Amino acid sequence: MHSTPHTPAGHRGSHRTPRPTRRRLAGAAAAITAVVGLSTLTSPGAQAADNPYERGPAPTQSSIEALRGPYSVSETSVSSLGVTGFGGGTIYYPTSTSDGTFGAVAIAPGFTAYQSSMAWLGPRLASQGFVVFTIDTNSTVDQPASRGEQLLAALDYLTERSTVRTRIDSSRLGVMGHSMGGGGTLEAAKDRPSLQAAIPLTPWNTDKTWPEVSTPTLIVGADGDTIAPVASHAEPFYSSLPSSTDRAYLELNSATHFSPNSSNTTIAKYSISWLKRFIDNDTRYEQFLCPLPSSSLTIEEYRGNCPHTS
Ligand code: 9J3
Ligand code: ZN
Repeated sequence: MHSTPHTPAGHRGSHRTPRPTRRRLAGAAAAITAVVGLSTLTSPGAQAADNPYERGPAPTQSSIEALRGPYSVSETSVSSLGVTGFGGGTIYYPTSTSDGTFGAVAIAPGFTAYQSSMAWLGPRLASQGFVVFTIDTNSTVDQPASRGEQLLAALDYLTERSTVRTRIDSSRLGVMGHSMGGGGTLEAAKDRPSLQAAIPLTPWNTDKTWPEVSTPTLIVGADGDTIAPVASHAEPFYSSLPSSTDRAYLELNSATHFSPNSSNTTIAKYSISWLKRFIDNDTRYEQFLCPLPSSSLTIEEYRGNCPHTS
C-alpha cells in the first residue's frame, strides 16, 4: 500500500563488519557451488541455496497483513515451575518440520502485565515461519533491565532445553516486548549483540540512550501514548541508536500505549518484515521496508535507514 517495488539500485553500500551469519552464509553458498556446479544454480530449484534461511512463499502486501501466514501453528505451555530466570510462557511454532529449522523470537509483556497481553503476536508471527515464545516475567513489577535478562534466559531455555529446541536455528534469534518489556528488549540487544533483530513496542525505559546496540532494531511508538510518550521514550531511543545499526522508527497514528496489546496489522506487517529481513536474511521482505513507508491513516511517521546490503 505504501511501498513501491524495491530495486537493487536502492541499496545503501555496506559499511560495517559482516555479521557472523553472513560469513556462514557465504561459506555455505561456496560449498554448495563447489558440490553441485554452477549450472544447477541457474535452475529454479536453486533458489533455496541462495539463502538457506528463507522460509515460505514470496511475500505480498496481503500476505504480511493477513491474520495468519502459510504455516499451521502448534503451541505448548511452559510452566514457571520448570524454568529459571523468567516466569514461563507459551511457545508457538510451525507444526511441520519439513521446511527445516526456524529462527526464534522471545516476547516480554509490560509492567503489571502477563504473556496474555502479547498472545496475539504468537500465532501471527509463528504462522509466518518463526518459533515464538511469549513469556511471563518473574514478577509483574520487574524493571526493564530485569526484563532484558529474562528475555535472554527465555531464549536460552528455548534453544537448549525446550521440547522444540531441535526445530530452532540457535544462531537466528530476536527479541520483542511491550513498554517495560520494550525497554527490556533494548537491554537484551545491548547485552547480547549476537541477536539478529529487536522490536521494542511503545517502549519505556529510564535509560534514554542506546549507542551500544548493533542489532537491527525497529522501534514502534504510538502518537497518543501518555505513559511512555514518544518524545521522552521511543524517539530518543531511536535517535540514540548508531546510524551504522540497521534501525527504523514506526510511529503509529491514532494509537495509545496499549495498542500493542491487541491485534494490530501495522505492527504485525512491519514486525514480520523486520524479522524476516534480519533473522532470516530474507531480502524478499525489503520491499516493505525500503523505500521507507509513507505516512498514512495508520502511520504517523516512519524514519529509518534502508536495510544495509548483506
Ligand atoms: O510497562 C509499562 O507499561 C511501563 C509504563 C509504566 O507504567 O511505568 C510506570 C513506572
Ligand atoms: Zn544508555
